[in-house]
Amino acid sequence: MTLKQYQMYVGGEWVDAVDGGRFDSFNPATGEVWASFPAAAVVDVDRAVKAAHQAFTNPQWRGLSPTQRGQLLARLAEVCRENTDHLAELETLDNGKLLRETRGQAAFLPDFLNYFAGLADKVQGDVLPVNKSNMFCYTKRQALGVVAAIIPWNSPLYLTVIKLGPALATGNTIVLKPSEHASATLLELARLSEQVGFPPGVINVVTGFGKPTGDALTKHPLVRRVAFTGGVAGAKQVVVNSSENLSKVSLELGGKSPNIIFADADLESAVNGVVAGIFAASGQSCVAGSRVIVQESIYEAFLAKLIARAKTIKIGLPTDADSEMGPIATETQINAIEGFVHRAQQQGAKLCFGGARVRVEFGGWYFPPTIFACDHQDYEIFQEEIFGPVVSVLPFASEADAIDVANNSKYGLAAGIWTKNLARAHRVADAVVSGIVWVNTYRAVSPMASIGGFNASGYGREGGIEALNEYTETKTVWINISDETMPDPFIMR
Ligand code: TXE
Repeated sequence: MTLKQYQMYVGGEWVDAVDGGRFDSFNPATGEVWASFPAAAVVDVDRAVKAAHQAFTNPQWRGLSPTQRGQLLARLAEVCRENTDHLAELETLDNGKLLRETRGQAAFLPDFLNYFAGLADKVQGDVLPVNKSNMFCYTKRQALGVVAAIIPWNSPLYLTVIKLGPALATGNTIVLKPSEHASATLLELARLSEQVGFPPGVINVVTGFGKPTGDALTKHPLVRRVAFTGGVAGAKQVVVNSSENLSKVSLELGGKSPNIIFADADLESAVNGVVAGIFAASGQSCVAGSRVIVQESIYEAFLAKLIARAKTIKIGLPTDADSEMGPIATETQINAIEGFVHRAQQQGAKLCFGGARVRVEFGGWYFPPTIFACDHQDYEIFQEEIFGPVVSVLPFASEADAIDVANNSKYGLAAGIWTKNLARAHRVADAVVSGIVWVNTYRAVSPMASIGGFNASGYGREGGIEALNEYTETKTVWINISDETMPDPFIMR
């Protein structure tokens, strides 16, 4: 098989790394190398950030009205729609996610882009009723400059458009750094942006590793805003880097999300919700519902139903229409999952299903749905994010216990609540420390709804109208409307 050789997109040109460095990308379905990408060094990152900075000040972009910026985003939405299948197939090849899932995600990219396209000319300030009759005072929201967007491998396109949409709608320019494990679709998005006529330098893509590429990008003096989705270790480095350029940072870092099942829940729905929460995308999702907390009276029945459902899950090639779980994205990741499972057994957690990697004739890295029954919360698998199809199930006695267990985590990204009791649904939704709460559903997303976490799940919000504030700052303008001479210079007005 001939390797596909990609180039990066910098300042409107397709380029290699200056030193010619490259790295390989694997197809997780087979474990084979399928493409090679430029490994951007510090000098390449510098070139991309400077191109983005120049574009930010260039009238070709700066001179566009907000409506015109919105129209460009809407055109990008349109070409994404025309290329849905192509984008989905490429993402599946690169990160191994089921084609039916990448198709679903690719199909809603235009919705996200159109939402931010529509918001572009609705970013407005206020007139302030200052208590000074000789002053007219107003605010504007202004773009920050160059945005660095650091993207992980699990949902590259989706996690890009929720950054790129508000960043460009508000007039910033952007340098995207895809994960070293899944770079292809962001380069394809850049190609589509070129087609719709974004001025050169407004969108740039540099490919490479966390270090040196992501590191150089997030500490570059001309970067004003960093939007990071990934793991805690990388995030900490990004925050340290932001002490050099004092950029505004948002972090979306995954979690250990609780799915709380009360005895009055519709069990069929709750089982489906738990399966969707942890086994979809083979558990490689920031909102994976990896802690399942079930009321004592239905614990055994629920566990039995969950195991029975897990047994029916079909593992296979991500491109097969009937596959329900595909591969794990990297060899490192499947080794890490095996490590968690092994230690859980050593610590005494009860393995109810799965637990050992699946060997298939076509190679690749496949791990089955894995269920542990836990009798306490101190197991490593009950506390740490695994990023694989491993769920831990624990009984609880009362509503107060359920809330305590749910909140006994360093993370706080998402939570599921399953109950028919409306009052309880609201009480528990209020009490759980979590950026997203789903009641009698799981994994619902919309451009209008923000996502983001508390505590170790990060800070800042993506999606929704508030994303516009994340990519702008307020400017306050004071105008003296009196004709009088400016009086005593040593008095504050
Ligand atoms: O993430 P990394 P990895 C979690 C999940 C997973 C773990 C590690 O638990 O097992 O993180 O995954 C870039 N400066 N999530 O290793 O390394 C990197 O190149 C700048 C949760 O894939 O954080 C890539 O582009 N950039 C998560 C991106 O960060 C750096 C999604 C993510 O890679 C950097 C993925 C640095 N110092 C993993 N170090 C979610 N929230 O959904 C790395 N990067």
